[in-house]
Amino acid sequence: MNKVTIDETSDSIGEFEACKLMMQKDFQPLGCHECADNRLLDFDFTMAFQPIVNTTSKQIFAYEALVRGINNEPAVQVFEQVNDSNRYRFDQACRVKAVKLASELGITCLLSINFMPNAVYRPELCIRTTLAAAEQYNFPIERILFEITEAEFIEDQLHLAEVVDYYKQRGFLTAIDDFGAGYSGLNFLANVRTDLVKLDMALVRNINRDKVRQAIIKGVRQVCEELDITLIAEGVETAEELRTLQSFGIELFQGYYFARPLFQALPTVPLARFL
Ligand SMILES: [Ca+2]
Repeated sequence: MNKVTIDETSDSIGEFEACKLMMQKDFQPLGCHECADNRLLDFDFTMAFQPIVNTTSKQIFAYEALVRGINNEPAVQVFEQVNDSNRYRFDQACRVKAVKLASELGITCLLSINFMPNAVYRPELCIRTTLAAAEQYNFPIERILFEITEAEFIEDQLHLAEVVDYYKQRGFLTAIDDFGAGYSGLNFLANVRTDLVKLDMALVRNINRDKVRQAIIKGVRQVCEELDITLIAEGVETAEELRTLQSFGIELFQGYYFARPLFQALPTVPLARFL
């Protein structure tokens, strides 16, 4: 492993390069235990879980782990404490927390973990923490799904494509999150080939009454089918939205219609929601 040193006096280094170098430094001392007990983070957090359901098999397909404060504060209050110098440690700590809680809660379906792309510089090192957590908490890695969030611009999509390929090779599943919103669009899909794509809720909202969005989602559905990518519709809130999406051949859904996130627990889905 190359040692990295940063010349503190140099102002010629760009912020992004400095961040990458900082991350690379951070990789060296980090182990699973350090993430698990948050010694390297100056704040604590936990997770809520929300199901992704398969309405065809009438089963829960996955639980997505969502960041919360330790007193169930919303994710945004936790993210306010994340900055360039602790982003990598936070990302790693998120993975460990999610796997630990999933194991404790007895999740038997997939566990979906949000992935912060800019936190991944060297995938083989980044993944080590997740592998160690999976082993420590006895959670099979083939049941871990990484959702690539688009909360920030991803500077290097081709590098990210390599990271995604590496994760897939190691047996993890991958998904593009919030597809159709922000920076997560067709160009992203062309570069970063994941196992699944999650349709953004803005495309799903009132889909039953919106011919334009219907045409877009039908098109995306066809693209995904040709590429052998499974589509998930997120943010489903009504039976009418669900019926419309089902008529396009979509089988996987997430949203308040099925269940809201539950703090450090697994929500159940009322049987009537599957009918
Ligand atoms: Ca997500």
